[in-house]
Amino acid sequence: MRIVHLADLHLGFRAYSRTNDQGVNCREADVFRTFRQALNKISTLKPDLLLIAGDVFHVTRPGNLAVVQTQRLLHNFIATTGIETIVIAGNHESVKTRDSSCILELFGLIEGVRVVCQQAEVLMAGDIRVACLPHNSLLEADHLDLRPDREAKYNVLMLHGTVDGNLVNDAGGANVPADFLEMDWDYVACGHFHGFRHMGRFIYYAGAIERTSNDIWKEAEEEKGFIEFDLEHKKAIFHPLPTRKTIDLPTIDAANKTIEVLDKLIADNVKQTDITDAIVRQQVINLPKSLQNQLDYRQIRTFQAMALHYLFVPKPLSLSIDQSFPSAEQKGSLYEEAEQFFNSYAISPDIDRATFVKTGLDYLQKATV
Ligand SMILES: [Mn+2]
Repeated sequence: MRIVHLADLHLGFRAYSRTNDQGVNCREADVFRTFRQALNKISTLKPDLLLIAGDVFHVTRPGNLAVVQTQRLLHNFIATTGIETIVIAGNHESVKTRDSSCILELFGLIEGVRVVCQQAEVLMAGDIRVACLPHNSLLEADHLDLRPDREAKYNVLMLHGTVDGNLVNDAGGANVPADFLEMDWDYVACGHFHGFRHMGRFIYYAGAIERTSNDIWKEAEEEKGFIEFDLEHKKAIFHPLPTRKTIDLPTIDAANKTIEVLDKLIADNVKQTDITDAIVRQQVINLPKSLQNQLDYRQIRTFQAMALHYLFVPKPLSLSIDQSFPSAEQKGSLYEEAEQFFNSYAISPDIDRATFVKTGLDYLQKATV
């Protein structure tokens, strides 16, 4: 008996301004391409059960394109493979009010797909008993009694939350009580943390299928993919998926350097790596304000045209310990950094970017005056 464990698809995720030939945001298209590749691979693996451990969508109300495409892909996947599928809701698609439904309920209408959005539920899939803990159920975890049932051949726990407080890349996840994990499960399929991790015994995070976290640079080197687990032989195989190339270029230290040297270092970093169509960051630290304005921005724009996204991050001279209160100039740089962050932060398509950035900066101003 084999299961496949997918998590954190974040379908509908959008970032940067670039669109493809069909007018779709390139990153949204990337995430869907990877999802399709995952489903194709799973079709060839033919597991007995597919588990999707939450955050199918990036937001609670994804755009129509994302919803329709996901419905079509899941429907076709089940129709051609017949692989039973269980999905739980993650924090990204969970709704807080009782009068609005979770978008995932739509997929529960596909024959062969079962969805658990609110309360903890136990589902049987042949010989496999799956205890499901969607995000909302973990908010009231004290009342849950979910022990494995020894009558069942295999006991699997699927949850969306934080298993280890040191592994967090997304705010808003629920903590998973340690005693749930200590029970005698044959497999624990976790969602929420975006990297592939073995958390001891048979507890795993599959990780996201693409780089959709707030800080993608931490994940630049990590492979993305999903897990195939053999319940009989207790063996896990990680299947990597192709993703958009993400490159965090070596940080340049501007201290005691001339503008000519800096422009050349910035160019050299690009020469040494192929940044074509990649997501790229170049940080320059200890950069005095006076030099920042003199940098060759035409060159930087060339790189911005070459890459899918070339993020140039100039950072002013770093603070020494006795300077922990920001001066007026440093406060200026905090605004710039915040503005850059708000501009690149993934937001729901129905939110106006300019209003979002302005609101954020207004809050910052209120907090810092
Ligand atoms: Mn997630």
